[in-house]
Amino acid sequence: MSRLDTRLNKLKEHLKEEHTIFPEIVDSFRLLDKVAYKLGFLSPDESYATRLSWWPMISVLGAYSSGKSTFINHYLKHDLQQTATQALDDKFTVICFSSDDQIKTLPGIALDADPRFPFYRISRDILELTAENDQRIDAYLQLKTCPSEQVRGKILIDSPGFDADRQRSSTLRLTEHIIALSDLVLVFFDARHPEPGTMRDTLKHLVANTIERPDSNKFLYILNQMDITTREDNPEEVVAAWQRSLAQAGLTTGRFFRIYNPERCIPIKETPITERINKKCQADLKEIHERMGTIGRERAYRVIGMLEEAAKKLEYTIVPQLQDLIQEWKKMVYWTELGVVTFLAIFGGLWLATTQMSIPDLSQPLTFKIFSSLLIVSMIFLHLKICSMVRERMLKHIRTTITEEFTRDGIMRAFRKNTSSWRALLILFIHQPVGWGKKMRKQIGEILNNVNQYVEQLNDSFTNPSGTVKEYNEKS
Ligand SMILES: Nc1nc2c(ncn2[C@@H]2O[C@H](COP(=O)(O)OP(=O)(O)O)[C@@H](O)[C@H]2O)c(=O)[nH]1
Ligand SMILES: [Mg+2]
Repeated sequence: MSRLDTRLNKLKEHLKEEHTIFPEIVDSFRLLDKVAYKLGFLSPDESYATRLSWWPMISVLGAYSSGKSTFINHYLKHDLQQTATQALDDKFTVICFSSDDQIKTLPGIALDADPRFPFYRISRDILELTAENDQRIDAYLQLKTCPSEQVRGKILIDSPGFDADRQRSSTLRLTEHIIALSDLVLVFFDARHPEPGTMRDTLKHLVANTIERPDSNKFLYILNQMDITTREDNPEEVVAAWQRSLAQAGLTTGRFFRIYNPERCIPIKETPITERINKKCQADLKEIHERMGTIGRERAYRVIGMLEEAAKKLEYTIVPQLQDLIQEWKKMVYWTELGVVTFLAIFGGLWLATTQMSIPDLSQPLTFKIFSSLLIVSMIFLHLKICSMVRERMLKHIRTTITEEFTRDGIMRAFRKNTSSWRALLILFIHQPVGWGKKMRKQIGEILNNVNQYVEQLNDSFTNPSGTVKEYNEKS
C-alpha cells in the first residue's frame, strides 16, 4: 500500500467518527483521482482529498489575558486550557475531538506530520521564512484531544497572546497561516484595557491585514470581560472607545460583540443600565456559540461542493483545454515539418545541382536498403525532435499564461504525458487526451451522481420532516 493510501485510510478512519458520510466522500475523491492520474493531471502521489482541510477551523486570537482560554474552556465544558492573568502559553494549541475520555496532549510534530490536520508540513514553511534558532515545530504547536461534543467535527485553536516586542516571526507566520485556513476567527479584546495604546499591537498584527480580505465576514471582534467594565460605571464609554479604535484602524465593517464569561464574572449590582448590558452580553455570547456550532454543518456541504467543482472542472475545463492544446501541438508539428521538408527539398536540390555531387545508385538493392533505412531513421529522429521542440515551446507558454498553480502544474504534467515520444510516433491517430472517452465520462458522471446523494443524505441527517435540526454529529 502506498504512503498516500495509508494517509487516506487514516483520514477515513478519523472522519468516520464525525459523520458516516465522510469516508464515502473520500472514496469519491479517490475515484476522481484515478481519472486525473490517467489524464496525467495529478501525479500519483497527489490526491484531491488532501487538497482540502476536512475540518472546519475556528481560531481564537487576541491579546494576552483577554480571556481566550477561559472562553474556550467554557465552550467545551472542559477544563482543557490553563488560564491565568499572566502570559502562560506561548504555543498554539490545536484542539480536536476524540471519543477517548481522557484529554491527551501531543507535541506539535504530531500535527506537522499528519496530513489530516491543516498544519501538515507547516514547519517547512516556517523554516523557510524565519532565521531563528528554535526551529522545532514543537516550540510553536501542540495538539490536545478532548471528548467534548462541542468540538466534534471541527478544530479549535487557542493562541498565545500578542506581545509585539517578544513576537517571533515564526509565531506571526503561523498566525497568518491559521487565519488563512480558518472558517471563523474570533479576535479577543480586553475590556479592561480598551484604550488605543494597548490595542494597537493586536490591531496591527491581527486586524490591519484583514480589512481588505474577501473573507472578512469570518472575523468576529469580541470585547471580553465586560463584567469588570460594567462594575465601573462607564461601560458604554468603554464600548464606544473600543469601536472608535477599531474604526481608526480602518475596521468599520464586521461583527462586533461584547461578552463576559458567565463562570468567571464578578457579580454586579442590578441597575437598568447593567441589566441592559448583561442582556446584550448574553445575547452576543449565544450568537457567537451559534456561529461556532453551525460551522461544521457548513463545512460538510462545502466539502461536497468542492468534490462537485473538481469533477466538473476536470470534465468541462481541463479536458477541453487539453484537447485544444493537443490539436495546437499537432498543427504546429505539421507546419514545422512542412517547413523543414520544403526547406530541405529546395536547398538540398540546389546544393546537389550546384555541387554536382554524384548520387548513389539506388537500383542496387543493398544501396537502396541502406539509403532508405537511413532516411527513415533520420526522418523519425527529426519528427521526434520537432515534436519535443514544439512541446517545450508550448509548455513555456502554458507556464506564463495559467496563473493558478494547481491547474498550471496539472495541465503541464498532462500535456507532457499527452505529447510523449510514443504519442508523437502515432501523432496522426491522436485525437483525444490519454484515456479520455466514454468510460471516463461515465466515471465522472458517477461522481456527480454521488454528490447529489451526499447532499440528500446530509439534508436528512440535519433536518427531519418536521423541520427540527438534529445534531451535526448524529450518525445516520
Ligand atoms: N471577570 C472576568 N474574568 C475573566 C473573564 N474571562 C477571563 N477572565 C480571567 O482573565 C484571566 C485571563 O484569562 P485567560 O483565559 O487565561 O486569557 P488568555 O491569555 O487570553 O487565554 C483569568 O484569570 C480568567 O479567570 C471574564 O469574562 N470576566
Ligand atoms: Mg490562554
